[in-house]
Amino acid sequence: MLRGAAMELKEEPMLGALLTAVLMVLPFAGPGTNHVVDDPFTSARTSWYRDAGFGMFIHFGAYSQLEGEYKRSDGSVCQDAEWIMNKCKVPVNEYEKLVKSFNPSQFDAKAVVGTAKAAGQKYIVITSKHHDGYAMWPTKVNKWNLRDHSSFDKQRDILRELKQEADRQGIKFGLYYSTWDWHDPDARNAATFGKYKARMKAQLTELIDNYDPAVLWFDGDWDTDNPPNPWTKQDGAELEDYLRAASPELVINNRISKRAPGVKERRVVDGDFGTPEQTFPSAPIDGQLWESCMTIPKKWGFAKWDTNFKDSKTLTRNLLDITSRGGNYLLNVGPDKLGRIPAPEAERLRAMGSWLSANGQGATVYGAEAAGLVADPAWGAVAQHGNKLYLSVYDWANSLHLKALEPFDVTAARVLGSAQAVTVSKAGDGIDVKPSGAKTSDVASVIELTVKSEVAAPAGTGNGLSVDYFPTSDWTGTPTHRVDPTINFAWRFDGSPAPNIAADHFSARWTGFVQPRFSDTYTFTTVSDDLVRVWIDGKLVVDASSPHQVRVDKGTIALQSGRKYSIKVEYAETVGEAFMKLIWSSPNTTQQIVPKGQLYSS
Ligand code: H79
Repeated sequence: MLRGAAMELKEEPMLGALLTAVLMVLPFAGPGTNHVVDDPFTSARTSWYRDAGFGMFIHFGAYSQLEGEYKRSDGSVCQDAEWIMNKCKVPVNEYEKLVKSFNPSQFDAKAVVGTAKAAGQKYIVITSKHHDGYAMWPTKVNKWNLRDHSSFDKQRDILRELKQEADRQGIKFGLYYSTWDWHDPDARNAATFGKYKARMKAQLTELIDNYDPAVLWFDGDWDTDNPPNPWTKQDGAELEDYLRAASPELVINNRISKRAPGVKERRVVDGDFGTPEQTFPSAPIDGQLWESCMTIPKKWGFAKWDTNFKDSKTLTRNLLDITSRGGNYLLNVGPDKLGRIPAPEAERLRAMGSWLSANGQGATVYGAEAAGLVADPAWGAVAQHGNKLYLSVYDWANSLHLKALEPFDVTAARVLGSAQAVTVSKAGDGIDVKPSGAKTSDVASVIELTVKSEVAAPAGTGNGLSVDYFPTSDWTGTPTHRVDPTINFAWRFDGSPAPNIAADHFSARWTGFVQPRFSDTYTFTTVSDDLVRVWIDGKLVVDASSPHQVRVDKGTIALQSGRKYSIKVEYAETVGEAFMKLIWSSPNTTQQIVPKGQLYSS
């Protein structure tokens, strides 16, 4: 939709020049460009990330030196943590003066990575630059960094130390980077924002070249005046293309984009994964991978007064709730000014790790997916891994009911770490699971069910759907015909289906057959901007026919394994950004772009 784009045009007088610059820099841009690189739900690129389940976030920066308190000249004390410069209105020169003595001499990469490993975490994401603009590596872009503005050993580079240690101990290494910047004067000034963007790009290039991160975790995507944030969705889209070209394996979060004024929700079309913060959803998320980031006490950065630590039982159950809904848990630690992870945080991480390594209970997290076969129970959480269901029981009882979303047989049942017998019987809308002995843990006891669900029909041999692309937004005019392997498009601002189709005012009609591999109730999910309608077997399954910006819609239909059903998808783009994805899922099928082999053009 144009509304947002038109407003941004007015706000951004340099947009024309910028777009020209983008077109010159990028190898592919403009009509004919699809900015999607793969399907993050299934690609080899994201495989490690989807399997990981649990990661360590590290908030460590110049603010750590203040330990959560700023003493004003009048003697009063203002408290905050990583936001202290902003919230306590610390003058820049004052903040700079305080940071001069920053000397994290006790930062021990081996200990940090060791703590993550002991916790059962599979990746680390550390703040390379938070909102205060201070770089935690020896950047050549400016002097506002840990080598050039500190009392730290000039020979040391903590990002290099951490990256090397992560490689050594076999854990993935990622970097947080705030696009919003309180320190660089050009970052708040629309007229000179281009200069800031060039510096930011140079810093990100340093980060990729020096530390080869597996994840880039952006932050600061909100619209605010304190200080102003001229970053735009176009900037985010351009940066995403640039980074993917520089490092094709990168996993990137959605905050690389920009939220419009007053918009709370983030979109599922930016980056690879969504980022609920200090919360997690009550059900799986449609349309994008996701990761909840949360703290152990209240704040992200170290604050000496911030001592109300969540207990390890709560944290472990959060992890199980999150992975049972298909998400990852990125749990934060805030090292102190010397670089040490606070003991209460390390202790809780160790407790989580002991639970995960006991009795093979890590199977509830690593490689686990949302359980499609059963509904989320009130007594705990259920994750699925191949033909195994893992029931994490919080409220142990001698009978635990599970609602079945699809018929399945249970061929074996056991309690991990216990020899007790478990009986399973059909009951009501599902099954009753009856352990015969005591719980194995106060945190969660795990019952493993081996299930026999329907055998999948052989993989299809399709080549995709026939499509007519029209140079109008109402399916009129002379179409361009071809076969698309999948419907997975981010045309964004500048792209379009073909070089001869302009970026605005086009439409598409895909036709052919779709072949399910299971006799299941399938959910078809669309991610669209603008409008879309999907018919399966003549039934209108998705009807999002009123114009809209990025939206997720879904509808269900029962299908028979191996049969081919007619499919028709109509999509239209008026003006502004354009996106269109067709996703399916079923009790036996995890959420994914409908794959090429199951689509037939005739
Ligand atoms: O790095 C951690 C936090 O410091 C950062 N994200 C995590 C990972 C974060 N900062 N703020 N928030 C999260 C919450 C957002 C606050 C905001 Fe606002 C409210 C942004 C816009 C409205 C107040 C007004 C603060 C800025 C403008």
